[in-house]
Amino acid sequence: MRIVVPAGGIGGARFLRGLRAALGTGAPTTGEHSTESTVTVIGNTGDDITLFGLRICPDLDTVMYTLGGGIDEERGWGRADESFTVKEELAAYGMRPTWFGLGDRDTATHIVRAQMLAAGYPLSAVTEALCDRWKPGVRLIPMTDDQVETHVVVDEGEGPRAIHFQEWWIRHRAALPARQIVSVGAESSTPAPGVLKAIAEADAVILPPSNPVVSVGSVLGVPGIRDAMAAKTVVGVSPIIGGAPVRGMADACLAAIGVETDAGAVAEHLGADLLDGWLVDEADAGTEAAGIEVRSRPLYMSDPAATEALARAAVDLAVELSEAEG
Ligand code: FO1
Repeated sequence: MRIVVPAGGIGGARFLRGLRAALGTGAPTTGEHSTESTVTVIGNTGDDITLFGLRICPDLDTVMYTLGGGIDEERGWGRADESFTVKEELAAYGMRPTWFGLGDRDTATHIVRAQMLAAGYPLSAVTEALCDRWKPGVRLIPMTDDQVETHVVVDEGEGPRAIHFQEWWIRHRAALPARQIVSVGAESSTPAPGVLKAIAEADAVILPPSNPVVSVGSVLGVPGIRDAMAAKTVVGVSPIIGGAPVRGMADACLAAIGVETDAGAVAEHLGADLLDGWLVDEADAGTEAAGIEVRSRPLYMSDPAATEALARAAVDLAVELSEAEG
C-alpha cells in the first residue's frame, strides 16, 4: 500500500512509528522500503523559525529523529543525550531569545540545514540529505519549499500584535489567548516537489493525531494539497479524547479558530469533503459527524503495540472505505 500522511510534531511522529510497523516498511536499520508498502510524510513547516542565523524545522526534525531513532523520548522533541552548552553561551553573550531550547546535538542539524539553504538548496533537498543519515524508513517531504510560518495574534493589553508560534507555544505555553492564528506566506506557497504526485499515487491518506490547526491544518493550507487529498480515501485519528487534547495544547489552537475541543467538532472542522473516516476513542463512542464514517477504538498510543494496532485500524478503515467507494 502507498500511504500519505500529513504530519506535525510529537503525536504525528509517534503514530508514524506505529504505521511503519503495521505496514512492515522501511526498517530504520536497512533504510530500505519493503516492496509492498511505502509511507510518504508531508511534513508541516509552519513551526519553522530562524534563530541565531539557523533555520530550525521542529516538525520535520521531530519526524526524522523519532523514526530515525535519535529523538529524546521523554520530551518528544530534540535529540536524546542532549546538552545545552551553546544555548548557555549564547545567553552569556546576552543573545535573545533565551526561551528556545536549542540543543547542542540538534544545532548540528540546524547548521547543515542553514548551510545548504544558503548554498541554494531547497528545503526538500535539505530534508532528503538529512534523512540520508537518519534513514527514517519513510519518505519525508516538507509541505512546501517556500517560507510559511505560523504566527499568533495576541493582545497583552497594548493592543493586538503577532508573535511567532514558537514564542507563543514555548515562552507562553499557549496561555496567552490567541485572537488569530495566521499561516504567513501560505497563500502564495506551492507544494514541494513530489507532494502532489505522492498524493495522486496514494492508496489512502491518513491524518495522524497531530494538532489539527497548526500541524495538519498548516499542511492543508498550502494551495493544492487539500483538494488533492480530498480526491483520495482519507481517514483521520482524533487528537482529542474526552474533550481534551492527548498531548500539547491543541485546545488553545482550536479555541483560537472557534472550534470546540471535541472529537466530532474537529472532524466537522476538517470537513466531510476531505474526511471519509474518523477514529475516535471509546470515551467518545457515539460521536457523529455528518458524511463521515466514525468508528471508536482505543486511541492512546501507550506503547509500541498499541500504536501499531491504532495505525493498523486506520489503514483497515481506509481499505474498507475505499472498497466501499468502489
Ligand atoms: N518545545 C518546547 O516546549 N520547549 C522547547 O524549548 C522546544 C525546543 C525545540 C527545539 C527544537 C525542536 O525541533 C523542537 C522544540 N520544541 C520545543 C518543540 C516545538 O516547539 C514544536 O514546534 C512543538 O512541539 C509543536 O510541534
